[in-house]
Amino acid sequence: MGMKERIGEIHEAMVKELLGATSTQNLEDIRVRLLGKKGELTALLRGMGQLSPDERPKAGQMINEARAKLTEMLEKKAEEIKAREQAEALERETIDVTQPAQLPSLGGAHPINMVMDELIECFTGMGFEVLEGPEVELDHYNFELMNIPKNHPARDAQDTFYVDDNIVLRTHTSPMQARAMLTRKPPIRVICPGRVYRADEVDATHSPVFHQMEGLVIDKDVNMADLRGTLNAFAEKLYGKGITTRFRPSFFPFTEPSTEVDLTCSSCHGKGCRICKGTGWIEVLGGGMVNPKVLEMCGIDSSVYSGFAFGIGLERITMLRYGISDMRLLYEGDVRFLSQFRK
Ligand code: 2NL
Repeated sequence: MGMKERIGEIHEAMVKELLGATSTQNLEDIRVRLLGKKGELTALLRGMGQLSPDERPKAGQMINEARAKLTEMLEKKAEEIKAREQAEALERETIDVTQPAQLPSLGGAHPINMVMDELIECFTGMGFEVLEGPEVELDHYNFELMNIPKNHPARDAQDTFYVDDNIVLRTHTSPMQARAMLTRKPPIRVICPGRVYRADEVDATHSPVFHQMEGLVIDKDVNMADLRGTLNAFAEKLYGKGITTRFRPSFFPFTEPSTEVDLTCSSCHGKGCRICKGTGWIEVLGGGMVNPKVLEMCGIDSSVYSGFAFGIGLERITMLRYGISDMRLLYEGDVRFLSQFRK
């Protein structure tokens, strides 16, 4: 076969291959293979030494012409492919700005925190200040200053989580109120919300971790009627007009006298229903006049000052508020439960 035919054959094969290129990358691979150092045309050019001197110029010219034509075709093909790829990208990446946005799913406040925030709002509105503190406490603050001496049953390891002999998980938020009395001068008006711990088994109404909010007022001439007025205001604010309190005698080591406090059942407004077991009242908190022993241990002169204190368990009022029948639902973190409380 003559040189001319060889070149023509190679050229034709290369044109075929070139026209079959499918992408910019594919075309580049083809270019390297056909026109690069290892390509057939390059080999032909290198092999020209074997031709007779009078054949060489003609052959060189033909090879170079073939190369030039191929290069030109390649460029055209490259542009064609690029245009097609751009059109495809535009098609693929087009965003329909008229589509409704996909909103991220938002979380919401936990029902316990919703109730806690309501209580905080109510009491700060009456001039109380919010105090928060550690959940791991010294025995001294949690028990001793609250008139719960050594050997008191509440201190039993059956009831309280001990970290060591002197350190416990707080069983109430009173330790922060003790600190308020130890570090401030009356008048003192504080509320202390937060997690507290008791060594209880988990069931529908008990949990080893639960939430409490305690309140404390210390001033001259503070009496039980002030406690009643404060709690009546709280009852109406949170549950509406007509909701009031009923005080029943009780006992706590840190208050004297002490009281259990019931609120008018907000489901039946006192008429008696399933929720209040026909009594018209719901027990929601405890309180009393701060025991003078507690005042003295916390550096308050009990001959000049008196005070009232109260403690509200948040789980119970949250469950009543939202009709939750099992306390465990509050801690399991199941979104099917929690998402029902989003505002
Ligand atoms: C309840 C009862 C109560 C207190 C908490 C208190 C705090 C200080 C001094 C005196 Cl610093 N008392 N707190 C008083 C009476 C009752 O809680 O049943 N809570 C769920």
